[in-house]
Amino acid sequence: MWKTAVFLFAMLCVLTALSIVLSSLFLYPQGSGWWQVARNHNQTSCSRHDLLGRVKIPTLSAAHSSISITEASFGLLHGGGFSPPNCKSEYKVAIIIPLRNRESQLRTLLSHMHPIWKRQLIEYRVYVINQIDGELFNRGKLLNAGVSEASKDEQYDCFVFHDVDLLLENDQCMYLCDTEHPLHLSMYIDIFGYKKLDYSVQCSFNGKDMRNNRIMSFGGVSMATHTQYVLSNGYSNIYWGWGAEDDDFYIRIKNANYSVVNPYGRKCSYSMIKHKRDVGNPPNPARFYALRNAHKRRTKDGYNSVKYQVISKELLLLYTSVTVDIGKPSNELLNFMRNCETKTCPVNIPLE
Ligand code: UDH
Ligand code: MN
Repeated sequence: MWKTAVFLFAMLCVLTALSIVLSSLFLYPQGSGWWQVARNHNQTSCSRHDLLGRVKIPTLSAAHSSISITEASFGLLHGGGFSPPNCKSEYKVAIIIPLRNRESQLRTLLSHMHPIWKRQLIEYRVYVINQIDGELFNRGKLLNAGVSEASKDEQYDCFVFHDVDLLLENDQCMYLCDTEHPLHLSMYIDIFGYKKLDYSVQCSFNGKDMRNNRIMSFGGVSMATHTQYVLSNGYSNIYWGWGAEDDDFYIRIKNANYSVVNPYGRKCSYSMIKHKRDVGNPPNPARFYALRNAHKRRTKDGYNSVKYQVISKELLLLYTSVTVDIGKPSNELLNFMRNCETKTCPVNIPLE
């Protein structure tokens, strides 16, 4: 009699364990349930055997096909996030894309890049920060707002600042930060003949000596850890219109005692989706003058002072979409910009 009781009890235990395992597999197919936690307990770091090297750049119609979109969205969490199922990524990465009226390019970018990011086995989520219509575009301020909004969701330790029109040509170029220095991935772009871009400008790299310093192009796709971003104080908020917000960030990084590096060299190259300059984003005539006192503005104008209003936040299939009102330049700043156009640029730029 007692043998039957023990047998029944043992069977009950086995069935319960089996049903828990099976139900968790069905309830959490992407591995976010307790089963995943148990599996991840002893996670190894990610070894990336599936990278291909050079990848094909899609045509517009191929990138927009339903097959491409389905492949891009496969395995993603709602809101455009991914966590590698069998290993632990070195960083939690937020990929931030500043945007206005370039939705078609966004679809091309994400259908090309999601499969690459997934193969790179990084833990990431894509945030698209949309500027509402009506005022001059301000890339730097949008990126500050993006870091701030992403940080409300998760403690990201690595931020990627990504133009919407740059398609990576080699998937071995990893979207992972470096704790030593911020990284610039898009040094080599097809439309610039894959040549490095730099120029000399009057500015200070050490908070003291003003001189002609060589600034390497730092736009396109760049990366910083949370610490590097906070210590540099992110982007300046005063660059309305096209140009130099990335150069200002470069100067800030230098003043925070970092350099900018590209560990991949020429292997890391990009194709830019063809586009014209946008209405609403004319070249900023004050940009070179503003760089002269970038080092003085660093501590008061930047990530620590960015003001904006969130209009909406939506979790979509391929990304989290945040629409923001970042305001407009003050009349004082607009006057400053106009004066610079006529070559009588005042020395001290207003901070709004
Ligand atoms: N952006 C938008 N909407 C705009 C302006 C800019 O989404 O109205 C974003 C977008 O992510 C873009 C990034 O800001 O990739 C940078 O802007 P950009 O692509 O205009 O900058 P780029 O340095 O411009 O590529 C080069 C000048 C283009 C003139 C080409 C003439 N042949
Ligand atoms: Mn561009």
